[in-house]
Amino acid sequence: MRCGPERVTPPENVALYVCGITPYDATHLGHVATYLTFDTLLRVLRANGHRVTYTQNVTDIDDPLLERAAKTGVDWRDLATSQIDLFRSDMENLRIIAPDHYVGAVESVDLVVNAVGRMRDTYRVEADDADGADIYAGVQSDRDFGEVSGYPREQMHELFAERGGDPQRPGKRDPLDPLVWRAHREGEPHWDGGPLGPGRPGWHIECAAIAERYLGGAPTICGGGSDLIFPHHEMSALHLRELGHEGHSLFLHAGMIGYEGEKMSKSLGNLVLASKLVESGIDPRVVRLAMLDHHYAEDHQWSDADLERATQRLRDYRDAVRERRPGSGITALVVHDCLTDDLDTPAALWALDAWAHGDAPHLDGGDDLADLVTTVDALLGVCLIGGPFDSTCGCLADLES
Ligand code: 5CA
Ligand code: ZN
Repeated sequence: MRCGPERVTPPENVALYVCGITPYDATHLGHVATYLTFDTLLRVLRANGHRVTYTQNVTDIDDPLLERAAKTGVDWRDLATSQIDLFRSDMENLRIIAPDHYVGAVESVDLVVNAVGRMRDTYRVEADDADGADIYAGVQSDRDFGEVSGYPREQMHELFAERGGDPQRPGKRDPLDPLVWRAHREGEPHWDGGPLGPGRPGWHIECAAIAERYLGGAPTICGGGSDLIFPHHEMSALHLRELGHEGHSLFLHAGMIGYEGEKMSKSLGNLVLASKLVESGIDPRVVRLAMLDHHYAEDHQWSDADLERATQRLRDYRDAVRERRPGSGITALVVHDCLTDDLDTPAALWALDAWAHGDAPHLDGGDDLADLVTTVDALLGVCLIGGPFDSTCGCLADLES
């Protein structure tokens, strides 16, 4: 298996960490694209003999969740619980394999308190409106800071301000220093932070502390959408080094899905929800095929044409199975090889198109239709002989008759 633009080959044992949702408005097609990317990665790694331990967090306490809860008059815990439930049922409908460890920030507060206490370079900034001081981590003492994004300082400043950072906060040593513990403010949820004082976790330390506890340090592969490159992944990598984990992760980022000309996002409100598509009768396999038609690292705009094309594809593939189209043996190999090369899903689908249209080469004695059906089921998560919600192709026996 080769991953990323540099085609890195992962080791036999892979600790995979994927940044999970902030549960206030789940699950739009941008989320689907990101989690489908790492679902495909997991499937392909396992098919190539890697042993993968997969951890995903859920940011069930953070500013955007609290803001949405306040705006809608819903308790923040109820909002988080309902959106997590919706996300999990969406993932199940889409046959996205669940992580081995699915861990919330709230249940990890003790891990965060412990981690902040062990970090080499932290300092306090007094806040007039708080019950104690906020705690920041220093970026300047870390010589590898910047290696995840490779962004110039100016771009870092811009993105930091846009994505939850506070470059203007007086009293910070460096404008880019990230908050690791926010002191308690009136009306905000808080936990007893022991030596840190009452408060709640910062965002980036959450993922570092969860990765440390559930994966034993820096993940082998760390993933999310490309909007997490900076500051989130830059800062969580910094925190892990601060905690003594010198290993470097391979960062893989999924491209951004846009809709009607803008990034699909909860804050812009231009969302296409996975649950709405499925409720309207669209087969989840069609949603998968529509996403898989684009390479994971590329940004793309979602459109109804994607759905139409994918609907036709699913129909063609199922007809081809029914008609026992020749060339399935070699097509199974090609699909496997395309995916092994940095998850080239568009190329895998072209190979399937060629087979479905009767254009696949075929080897003498190499035509095993069950092999292709199993490969598509296992690696692309699309069952070509069952119903839309079948969790595995349980009806391979049908092909034997
Ligand atoms: N809880 C944090 C990560 S620790 C968070 O970013 N949550 S989120 O709900 O905003 O996003 C969840 C995941 O979906 C992230 O990996 C994010 O990069 C990805 N994502 C969000 N919007 C899009 C989009 N439009 N296209 C592709 N991926 C997206
Ligand atoms: Zn994260």
